[in-house]
Amino acid sequence: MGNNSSSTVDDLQAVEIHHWYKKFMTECPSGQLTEHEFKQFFGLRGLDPEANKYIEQMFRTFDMNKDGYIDFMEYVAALSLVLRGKMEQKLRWYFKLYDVDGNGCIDRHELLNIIKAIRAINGGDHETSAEEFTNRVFDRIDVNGDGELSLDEFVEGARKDEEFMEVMMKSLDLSHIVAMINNRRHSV
Ligand SMILES: [Ca+2]
Ligand SMILES: [Ca+2]
Ligand SMILES: [Ca+2]
Repeated sequence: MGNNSSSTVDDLQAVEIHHWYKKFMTECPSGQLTEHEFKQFFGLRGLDPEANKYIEQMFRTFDMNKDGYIDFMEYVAALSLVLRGKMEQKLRWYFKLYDVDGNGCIDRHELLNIIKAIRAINGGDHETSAEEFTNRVFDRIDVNGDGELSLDEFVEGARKDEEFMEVMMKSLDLSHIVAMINNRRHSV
């Protein structure tokens, strides 16, 4: 329809889409993924409550029409963004993901929960506590000091602040999840 500049789905090759489609329909014959299936799909079970909340929020962000299911187009759009999206698109998407109460701003508490969840999911040792890290980043990128991050502050902050950007990229680095899906494809 000549609107390919606005559609992330077009960024994926047909053959790849076919692969994801097969994968999706195998795991989810109804074509509609529930939150429970979503966790199973990505092999996410037995997570601690913070990580769990993060995954639930991710589910809601994927579910663009908010009907409580992820359908194939939503799934492909999300994958395409994660795999191919431009930095700015990704950051906008992260912003939506992090703004848990959906008020259009990210407050300190929302950021802290995310940092905790990311650490819980990715593991590893950290020199600073999640609280210290959150405060440090927050103070740097909350440019007007109103205690909330606007979309602009968030996008600009991630661009200018290497430490924050690194966490952002890790936070939705679904590459290990994508690798997991690919591995399972061979074992099925
Ligand atoms: Ca949906
Ligand atoms: Ca918020
Ligand atoms: Ca602000």
